[in-house]
Amino acid sequence: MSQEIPTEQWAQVVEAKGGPVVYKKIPVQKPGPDEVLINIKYSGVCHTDLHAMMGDWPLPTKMPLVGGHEGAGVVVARGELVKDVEIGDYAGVKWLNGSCMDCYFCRQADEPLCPEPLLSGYTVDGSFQQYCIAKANHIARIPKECDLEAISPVLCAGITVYKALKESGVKPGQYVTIIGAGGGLGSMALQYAKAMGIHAIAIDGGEEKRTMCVDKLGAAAYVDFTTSKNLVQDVKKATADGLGPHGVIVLAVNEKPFQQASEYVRSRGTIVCVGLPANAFLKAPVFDTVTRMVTIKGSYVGNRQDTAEAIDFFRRGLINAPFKTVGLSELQNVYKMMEQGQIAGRYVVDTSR
Ligand code: 8ID
Ligand code: ZN
Ligand code: ZN
Repeated sequence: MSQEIPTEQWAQVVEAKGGPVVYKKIPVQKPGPDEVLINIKYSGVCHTDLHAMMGDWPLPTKMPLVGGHEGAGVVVARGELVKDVEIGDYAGVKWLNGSCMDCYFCRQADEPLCPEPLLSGYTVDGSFQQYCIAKANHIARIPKECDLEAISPVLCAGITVYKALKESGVKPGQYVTIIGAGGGLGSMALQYAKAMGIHAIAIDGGEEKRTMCVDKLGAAAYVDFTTSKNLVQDVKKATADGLGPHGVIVLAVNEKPFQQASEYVRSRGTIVCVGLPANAFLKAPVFDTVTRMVTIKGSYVGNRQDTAEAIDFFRRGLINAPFKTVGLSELQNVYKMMEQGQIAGRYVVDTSR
């Protein structure tokens, strides 16, 4: 069932909590009966990959670990139970590598909530290697006309922000504030919001991100959290009637903006928490939350249908988020820049170098 597949491959391996990643050769795995083997061409680098290496979350990773969950490539082998994926198909490895498909949540297509998930680049090896395994029923189906390099960040960042925008309930013509708009998820969020007819107010730091958000990605306004004297007022003023945004998507990787969002969200508005800073807590005034009828909720990646829809927005040419490509061997440098908040948009790694 397979074409020429090497027995060894290049990979970036986390060998101990805290890193760094080690660029080395490791064996290529064989897919199980319900799995496919994907020759990863490109993989986006998500902040989650850095959290995984640093051990930021109250959920242990496998160790040693190959990170990565925005892997786009070509199917090169499939297990004997896999009937609807062909060798040569384009496919993506996303965060949810597999789920039980039979629990209360999986039965109603809420599979990210499955209590026994397989998580790419966390509990199973992910896409920072040349050949990656995934459960066939969870791979992202990528149409042949899509560019694998440009679509790779859609496989986590795109799906996640598209889902979060839906969860916010914000309608076309209304306002959403994107906190962390200059980052990987944020730049995608601005493009999805625009495609969905929603006005986006971008919050992030620095002039490079301002230019990117407003000139390239169509944000209606940009508020610089590093220089704004009154961020709450600035965000409210950016809405036509001054009442604040109908929704807020929090993508930032620190705690403060999670608290601040409840100060400027419109009454009856919704705050959707997506960013996952280490050891962070939500805090909002009970009085305001009650009397202004504010909703605060979480949103976690997307299901198979969200994946298909997010990819279709890309296929139609509606999603053009900026990315820079470097060799897989450069991954540790990408983490360094990410840690310092220096990345505007997404970095993608090319697994051939
Ligand atoms: O399903 C999910 N919930 C999910 C899926 C994927 C990723 C959650 N995440 C999480 C990641 O684990 C991470 O915690 O979302 C967060 C953002 O991921 P990312 O977009 O990949 O990170 P980034 O590219 O580093 O962007 C973060 C941006 O936040 C800005 C930074 O300047 C950067 O551009 N930022 C920060 I840090 N503090 C800010 C603040 N106070 C801020 N922007 C505005 N205000
Ligand atoms: Zn991710
Ligand atoms: Zn399940």
